[in-house]
Amino acid sequence: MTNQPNNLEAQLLALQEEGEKAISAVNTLESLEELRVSYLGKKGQMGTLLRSMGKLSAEERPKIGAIANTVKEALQASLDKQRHALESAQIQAQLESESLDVTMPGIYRPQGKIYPINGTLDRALDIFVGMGYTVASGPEMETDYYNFEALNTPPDHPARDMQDTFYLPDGNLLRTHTSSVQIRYMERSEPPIRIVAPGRVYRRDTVDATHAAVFHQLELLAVDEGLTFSDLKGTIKVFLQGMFGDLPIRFRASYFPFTEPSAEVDLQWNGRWLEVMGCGMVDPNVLKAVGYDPEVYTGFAAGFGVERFAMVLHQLDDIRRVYASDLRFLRQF
Ligand code: 2NM
Repeated sequence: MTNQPNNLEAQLLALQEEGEKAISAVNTLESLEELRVSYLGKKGQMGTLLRSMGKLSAEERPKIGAIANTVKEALQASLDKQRHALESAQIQAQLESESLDVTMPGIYRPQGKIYPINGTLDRALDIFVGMGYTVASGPEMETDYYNFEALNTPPDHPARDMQDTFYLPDGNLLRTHTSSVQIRYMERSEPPIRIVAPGRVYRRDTVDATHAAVFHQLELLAVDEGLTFSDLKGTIKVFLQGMFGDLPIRFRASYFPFTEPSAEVDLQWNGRWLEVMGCGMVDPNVLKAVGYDPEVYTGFAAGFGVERFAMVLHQLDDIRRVYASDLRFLRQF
C-alpha cells in the first residue's frame, strides 16, 4: 500500500537516492533543469509523494513531514552543487575556446596626415589669429578691377600681360594674388582692419623646381589710424619668429604697385639670406579705391607663398614633388 508510513518513508529515501544519482550524472544545464522540474517542480515526484501524506495518521505526519523536508533539501543542495559545477565548466570551456594570442600581429589601418602645404598654412594662420587677425576669403575667378585696377596696377604693368595672367574668355581672370580678397573686404568694412587672406592663386609661369601655375599665398593687411612701417616690421618679426624661430631678418627696398614704400623680407636660414616675403605700406591710391581717406588712415600689407615656406621648413628642393601625390614622399611629413 502506498499510504503506509514505512512505505512512504522508503519511497522518499529512494527518491532522494535516485535523484542525487541522476543529478550528479547530468552534464548540461538544460537536462539539470529538466531534472529539477521532474523532482521538485509543482507536478514533480516530490509533490506527488507529499500529497499522499494526507492519508497519514496524526502521529505519523510530522515524522514523515520531517523526512520529506530533508529529502527536499538534499535534492535542492544536489541541484545547486551540480549547477555550479556545470556553470564553471561552461566558463572554463569558453575561456579555452576564446583564448587570445597576444603575440599575433595587429591590424594596421592607414593613418592620414596633414598635407605639408596645409600644415604650413595652419601654422601661419595660428600666429596671425594669435595677433588678432581674422581670416578672409574670396573668389578665385576675379575681375580685372579687383585683381589689378583697385590695386593701383597700371595697364602697362607686366603682371597684366597675357604672358603672366590666365584670362578667361569672358574677360575675367584667375586671381594672381589674394590682394583682391582684401579689396573686397575693405569695400564692405570700416577700419580698423586686421585680416589675413590665404588661398590659391594662378600665374602663367613655366613650371619648374620653384614655380607652379597654381600655388597658395597668404597675405595680411592692417588698416588703422597711425599705423607705420615700424608696426609692419614688428608684425613680420613676430610672425617669422613663430614660423622659423629667432633668426636674423632684414628688409630690402623693393617695388609693388599697391604699396609705397615696399620691401622684400630676407631671412637668414642655414647661413644664407633667403627672400621669404614682400611687404609695404598700402598705397594711398588703394585706400582711395575702397573709399578710405588716406589722410586719416594708413595701412600695411605683406604676402608670401605657402609652398615656398613649406620648402624652406621641410628642406624640399622641388615644388613639383608637393603636387605629385606620391605617398612615399607625403608619408614623410
Ligand atoms: C604682397 C606684398 C606687398 C598686399 C597689398 C594689399 C592691399 F590689398 F592692401 F593692397 N594686400 N596685400 C601686398 C603688399 C602683398 O605680397 C607679396
